Amino acid sequence: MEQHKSGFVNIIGRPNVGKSTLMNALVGERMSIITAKPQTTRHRITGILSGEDFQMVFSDTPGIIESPAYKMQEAMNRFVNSAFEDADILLFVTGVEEQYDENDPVIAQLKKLSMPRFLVLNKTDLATPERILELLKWWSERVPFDECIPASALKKRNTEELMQTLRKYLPEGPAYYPKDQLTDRPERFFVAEIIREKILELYQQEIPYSVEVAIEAFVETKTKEGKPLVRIQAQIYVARQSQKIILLGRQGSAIKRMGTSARKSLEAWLEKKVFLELHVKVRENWRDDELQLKRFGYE
Ligand SMILES: Nc1nc2c(ncn2[C@@H]2O[C@H](COP(=O)(O)OP(=O)(O)OP(=O)(O)O)[C@@H](O)[C@H]2O)c(=O)[nH]1
Ligand SMILES: [Mg+2]
Repeated sequence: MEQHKSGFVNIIGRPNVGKSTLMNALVGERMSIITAKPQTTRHRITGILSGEDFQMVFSDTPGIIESPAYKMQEAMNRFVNSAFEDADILLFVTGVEEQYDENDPVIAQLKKLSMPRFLVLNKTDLATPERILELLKWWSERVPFDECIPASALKKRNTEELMQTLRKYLPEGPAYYPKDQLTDRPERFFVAEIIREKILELYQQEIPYSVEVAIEAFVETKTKEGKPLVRIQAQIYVARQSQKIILLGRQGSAIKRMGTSARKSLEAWLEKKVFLELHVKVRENWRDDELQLKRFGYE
């Protein structure tokens, strides 16, 4: 019989290159939130794919931030650095529109690694074949990647081939998680993320980057008609009073719109009716407050 294979596949790259889209495509589930704005992902998020004779534990990570402006962003970079270290296979993702400098520190960092490393050149649906070849050449001359794979995570172009190649490189090992487990994060984490996704989508400028969402209550009950209902109470933290005013909008119109959109998304994700209650609180400069960051899970 074939040996069981397993391993940790960590996905790394700059913000907005499609790391979360790629993980979701590979795992085949809606795990990480995805938006058009950079710095959407703030934590390491595990997505587990199991088969009869293998298990891949993917880590989606925040985009690498060159000059962190807040302690929160420093913590995000620490999550990325941990992912450089504990991978069995590393997927370095770049987009076709991205330009790297010869001296970018990530190049030296990638060279130093000893585990198998893949280049995933993403968003190939947006480039000409010439541009794709040019970028593959540029990277293969600078980093000794084990594999260079052009793909489109959005269009699922070449993602199945990427999966087959990953399986070839996967070392022998046991299943690390029960085979039916999809992630190591609790349901509440994803509930908070879905609300944050709507804030990222509906608000502009600094608002998406100033909020944190904490789930205060998650209670499964029944409607009057006996249908399953989840009552969710979420606290949205902002860093300044002026942000609270923007978040609420005139007579609460903005937060109402966001709440409706979040509730619909949550209902689709949980496959249950949802009653969503949102509160906004100011936590002055929480992004630079060690204690707050610890409470919000940036450790
Ligand atoms: N055209 C195109 N767009 C893509 C592709 N993959 C992702 N995108 C889009 O790129 C944007 C960013 O995608 P994400 O998956 O959130 O990127 P990320 O690297 O996880 O971003 P951060 O979490 O901010 O670091 C979204 O608007 C995606 O729809 C692709 O293959 N082609
Ligand atoms: Mg992401």
